[in-house]
Amino acid sequence: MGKNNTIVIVSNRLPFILGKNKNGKTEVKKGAGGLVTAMAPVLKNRKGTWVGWPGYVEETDIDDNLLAAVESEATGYRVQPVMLSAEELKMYYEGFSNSIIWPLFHDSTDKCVFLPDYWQSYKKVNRKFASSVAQIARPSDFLWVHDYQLILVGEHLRKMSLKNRIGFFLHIPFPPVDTFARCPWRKEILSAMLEYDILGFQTAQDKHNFFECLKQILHPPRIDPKVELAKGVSELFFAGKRIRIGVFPISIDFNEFFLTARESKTQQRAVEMRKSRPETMIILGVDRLDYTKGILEKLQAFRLFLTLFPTAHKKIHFIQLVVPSRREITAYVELKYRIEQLVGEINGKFGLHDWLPVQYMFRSLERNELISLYRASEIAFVASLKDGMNLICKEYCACNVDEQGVLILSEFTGAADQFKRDAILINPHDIEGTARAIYRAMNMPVEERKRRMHNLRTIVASKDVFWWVNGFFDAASKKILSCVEIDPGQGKVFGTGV
Ligand code: ADQ
Repeated sequence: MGKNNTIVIVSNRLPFILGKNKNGKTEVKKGAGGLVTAMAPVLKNRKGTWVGWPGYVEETDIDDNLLAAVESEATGYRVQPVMLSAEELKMYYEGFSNSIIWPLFHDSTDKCVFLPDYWQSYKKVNRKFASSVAQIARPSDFLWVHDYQLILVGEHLRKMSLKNRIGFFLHIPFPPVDTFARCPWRKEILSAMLEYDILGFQTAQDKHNFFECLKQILHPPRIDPKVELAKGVSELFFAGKRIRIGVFPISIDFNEFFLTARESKTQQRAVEMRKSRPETMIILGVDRLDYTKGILEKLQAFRLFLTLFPTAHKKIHFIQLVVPSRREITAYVELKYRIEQLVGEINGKFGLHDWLPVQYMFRSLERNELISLYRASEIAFVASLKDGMNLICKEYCACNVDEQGVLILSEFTGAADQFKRDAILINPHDIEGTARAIYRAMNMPVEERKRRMHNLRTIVASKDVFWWVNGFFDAASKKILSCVEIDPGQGKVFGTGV
């Protein structure tokens, strides 16, 4: 991909949310995630387009002129909305995406509901996204499709005869073959992934799992991976086509977080947050409501920590922020209930008139408020049971301007690959080990904290979200070096089905 190619980004959601406020007036809110931050300048410079769902269903009556207004307001790049009906959202998004792929790819197969109707809807909606892309794509455009909701878009685009270079990035983990093989549509999904020119994963393990699935499920006559073209980027030759497969750990806009955290008003707000408890350490958890984030395991570990270490009572305060998410799905409603029950139980058992062990908040915070909270906290606590990357730990490090914070991090996050030397790594299933990790974090000498946090921040600063975007684009455009045949191995081979 040359410097002059225009980019088309395709994601489930557009980088802003359109909806009606309480008075029935249409409102536009800008998205603030890392992907938006990273892509906005690229799209603007190259006059690109973002294709996605605008956040409301077809049945909602929204002013037609609004999208035009959004385009001019936003951004300097174009947006192409893909409208979805309430039924499509239910079947494709809540159904196939979040009741099949999300649990399957996060090691939670017990939560998978393999309904064939979900699959039909997923195919149909992916085709709809592809048609929308086909309407606007010019032959020299580089098309970049994002995440698990849209795996089949590339294949549909090929069926529509688009010859563009097309890339795909998977933000969530790719599961091991024994897990992936349970999916009734495993062959279709893998074959569709091979229609892309470049595939990006968060970690080397995800890439390895993908290769194992190719070998054992598609059992191609020959796969020829790969001399590495660049670090972590390989090339395979499959069915007459060359496909690049790389590892690109996503990150955040370090400077944006760092500079906001350093502002005096952020510091003041952080001081205010600590006012009522100057002598008490804050251990902070920030997670979307999701069973993969290990929120219950964190609470269980904190409960055991309070039992094992009574001397720590009144000296530590656990703030757990939970951002509402996917509340239409039963597993999420149940999880919320169990979290609230456990918080109540811990506070009931250990709380004192002047000390609340756990403070739980179920809402989304304004970004500046979140950054102040990161600054105010001595320890960040990430206990995901499985997480593609986890941006919270990177945001915490970026905001830790005095470099005295401690990061407790689950081994099962993508981020653990980058942070394993300087975070306190935990197995969140090991409740006692995690309880002891909290004690260790609390009592870590200042010099050690500083050294570790400095190293963590150096990684986040040098490998930020712009480094991530550039790495993906470079890999998409580098010249082919060579292809080497490898032994496909002796692993188990799953049946071909009918
Ligand atoms: P998520 O599962 O959504 O993303 P994560 O990486 O933790 O998970 O990112 C969450 C984002 O939401 C952060 O940018 C954070 O600032 C924001 N957020 C969280 N809590 C908030 C709160 N209370 N108020 C306001 N904002 C809050 C998926 C994958 C991850 C992967 C990302 C990016 O599941 O593994 O890291 O994509 O690829």
